[in-house]
Amino acid sequence: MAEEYDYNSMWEGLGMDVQAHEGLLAAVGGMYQSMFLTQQNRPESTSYLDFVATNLHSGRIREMLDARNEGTTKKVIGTFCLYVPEEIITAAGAVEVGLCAGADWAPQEAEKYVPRNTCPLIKGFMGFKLARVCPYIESADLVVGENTCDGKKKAYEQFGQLKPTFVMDVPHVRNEDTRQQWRHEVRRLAERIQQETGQKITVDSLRAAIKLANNKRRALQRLDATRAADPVPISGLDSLLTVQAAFMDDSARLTNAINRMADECEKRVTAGTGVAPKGAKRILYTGTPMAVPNWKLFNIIEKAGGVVVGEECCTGSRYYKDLVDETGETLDELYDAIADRYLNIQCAIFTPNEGRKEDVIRMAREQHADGILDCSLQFCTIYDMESFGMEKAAEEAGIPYLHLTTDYSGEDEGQLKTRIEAFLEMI
Ligand code: BJ8
Repeated sequence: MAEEYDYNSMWEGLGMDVQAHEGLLAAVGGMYQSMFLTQQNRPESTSYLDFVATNLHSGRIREMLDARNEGTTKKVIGTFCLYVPEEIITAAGAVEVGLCAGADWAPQEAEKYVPRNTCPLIKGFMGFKLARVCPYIESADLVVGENTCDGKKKAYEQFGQLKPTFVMDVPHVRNEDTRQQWRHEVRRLAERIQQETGQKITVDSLRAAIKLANNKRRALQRLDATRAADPVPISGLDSLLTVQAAFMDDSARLTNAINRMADECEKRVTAGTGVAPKGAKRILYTGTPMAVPNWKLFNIIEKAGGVVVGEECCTGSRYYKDLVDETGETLDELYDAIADRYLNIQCAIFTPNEGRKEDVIRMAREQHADGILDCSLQFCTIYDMESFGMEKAAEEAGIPYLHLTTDYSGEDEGQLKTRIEAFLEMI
């Protein structure tokens, strides 16, 4: 990446507040340094993650803008949720970027649009937009929201005043009627995206987009499988960042990099090389998603001597565990295959949502977890509610369980540390 490139002008051109953005970059850079670069025995191939972290707001944005200027990529489409099928966006020649915010920013500004007791993820993306510090939000030509939790659903009404926003209607129960409704909704998205990009989705472009996304998922599955070993070849922090990167980096580059990480981790497993000592307490994470730079919890667990061996969440296994069937021969068959795969995501907006509990227990066993840590972001009622059933499922499976609630501030770090250390000691 050419050092001389004038990124300030690029950010200014996007309408960003360059000075405030500098403050954000400094804060995130400091966190990266103290959380990631202090880890011992990282696989060498995680240098890709350092590359991503360095280029996140600079080189990657430049690359997307250059592609748009050259006409090779027409539009940038921002999303907030795993239910929005990336295949549709890619097939219409656009780039999909994840816009969820993992840090508090301009909360006073955000509170002019959403109540104070709103979950930090929602407040974060409102704050990032209002303070003009996120180049992904500013580069997006269109934002796709979704009617999932109440907070997001209502926040998009406000967000839509600030950016062109299209909202998908996600069902909250699974039955034949809602399956048909969701299949229709996927086609409605396809219509809107084609209108935005001016590019028709064809059987070939959609199949190619499905294969591209599936290859990324296969690479992530390979990497994930290596984490069942003791010692664990790669940390939870690096694994989390790998999935977070998937929401922002170019799919083909990311897939190659993850496959290189999986190659190295497979060799490390054979050689018995770990990022944490053999016998380190193994934690399966479940709960609300963690957007960049929300690394707080994993950092506390791993600095306390534990190691995260899996994530049942949208920035974890839900992102990659299921593939889309690639065999469809018509657009309709491919759209249906996409819709059916996405409807199977086990988010707490669904009722009942037994599949999530089954996934958590299965993953805890497969990854040989010593304990389950279930964490909800503050004011996230649906994940908090599900914690009761999750605790019971863990108890029945004989797996130690801890539920925590946190936010994006550093204020509860001491308290979290105490509870996590006690949990690690107990299991
Ligand atoms: S599919 S988990 S990405 S909705 S934490 S904003 S639920 S109050 S993020 Fe999610 Fe899609 Fe579900 Fe995944 Fe609301 Fe809860 Fe906040 Fe949340």
